[in-house]
Amino acid sequence: MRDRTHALLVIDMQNDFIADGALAVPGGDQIVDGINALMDDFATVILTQDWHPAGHSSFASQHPGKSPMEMTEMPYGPQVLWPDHCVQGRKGAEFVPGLRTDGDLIIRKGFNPAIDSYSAFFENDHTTPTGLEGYLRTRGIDKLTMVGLALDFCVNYSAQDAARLGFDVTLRPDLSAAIDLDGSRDASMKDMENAGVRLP
Ligand code: VGL
Ligand code: ZN
Repeated sequence: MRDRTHALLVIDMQNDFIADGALAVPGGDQIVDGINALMDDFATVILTQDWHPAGHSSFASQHPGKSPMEMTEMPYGPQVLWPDHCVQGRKGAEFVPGLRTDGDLIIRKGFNPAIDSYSAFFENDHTTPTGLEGYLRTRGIDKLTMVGLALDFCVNYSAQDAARLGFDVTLRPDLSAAIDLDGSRDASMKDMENAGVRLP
């Protein structure tokens, strides 16, 4: 019997994060088959989609004189400036070829033009909720396994938020991959461990 209180969260498995995508994560295309297989083990499967309007404030293209991967200050804190990626309705925002999308819920994030949203639970102001917490609680789900992209950004923020909200969280590093900006992979693994995320 699959555990009805334990959900699989598949983060941002989208074209722009793999292969020749705008913000390709090394190794991102090698985890698709493993994620598909893992879906069979879960009663509930939730997928997330990074879903930005054109001209989103997290894009370096909107900040004159700035290049992708540089930092800026936003009203809610420091923000990495990214190449244009995962624009709503475009090819780069679609799920990667071959990924099973027969899950129960698809949650989109990053659609507020002024605020980025790494976490599946809160926007980067750390207060505006996406609604995922309510979905999980009302369905009696208190355990989460997380996979997908990118380990050091959206997976990391989602896992830490979930742990702080009281969920029992496991991240599968073998079914995730990192952007690794200035050592962000190691830093995020430490931060997740400190937040109580299980890292098998
Ligand atoms: C992500 C950077 C910008 C991610 C999304 O899915 O990890 N990273 N937008
Ligand atoms: Zn994004």
